[in-house]
Amino acid sequence: MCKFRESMCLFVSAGFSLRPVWAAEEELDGEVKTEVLFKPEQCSQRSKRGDLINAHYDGYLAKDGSQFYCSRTDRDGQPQWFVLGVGQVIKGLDDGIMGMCPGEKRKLTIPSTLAFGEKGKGPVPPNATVVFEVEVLSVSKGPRTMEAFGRMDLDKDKSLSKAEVKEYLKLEYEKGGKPRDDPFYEKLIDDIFYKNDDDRDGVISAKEYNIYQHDEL
Ligand SMILES: [Ca+2]
Ligand SMILES: [Ca+2]
Repeated sequence: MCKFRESMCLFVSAGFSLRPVWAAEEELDGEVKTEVLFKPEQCSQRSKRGDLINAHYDGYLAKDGSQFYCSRTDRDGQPQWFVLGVGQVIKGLDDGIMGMCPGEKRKLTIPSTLAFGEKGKGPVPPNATVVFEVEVLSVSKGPRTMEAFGRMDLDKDKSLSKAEVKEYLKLEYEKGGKPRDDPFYEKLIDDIFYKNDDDRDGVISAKEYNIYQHDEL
């Protein structure tokens, strides 16, 4: 279930220090350092700001390689689902995941200023440089455009039902060559409605959907 768990997480827990290959904070100069670990031969679509991303990312502390987050085991191993470049993830991930193809893997070394800052968060101490191993599973055209909204709104009643969102997701995943089973879609849809259906009436209105309109998406 967790590919990295076998290779990477156990690797780390075996006490092997990755420190020498990971950049120190001062070497980063306030920017994300990107290493491409795997790039598929075919790249159907490169991620850009406003795209809907489905990805796994595992987080490590740069100072000792200890792991503080594994998206393959946390939250039942569900890949994370977010809109790129609008602050739904830390700035370093928003920056470092730009221009990725579905299937691509990257290692991102992120200075604390673009991660958890002076305060840190949970297991991440203050001023910590962090490293994320990212695997992008799918890139779809951002949901936050009126064009996408129109395509999703099959009955043209200016609101999105769960069935309409599900149709859209199915098409997107099938296009990406990775169709999923129903429970997978149900979980994604629950998450989408939890985050977007502000008035909890069971449909996403154009207004609720277009929350990022001011971001020129
Ligand atoms: Ca509708
Ligand atoms: Ca609503």
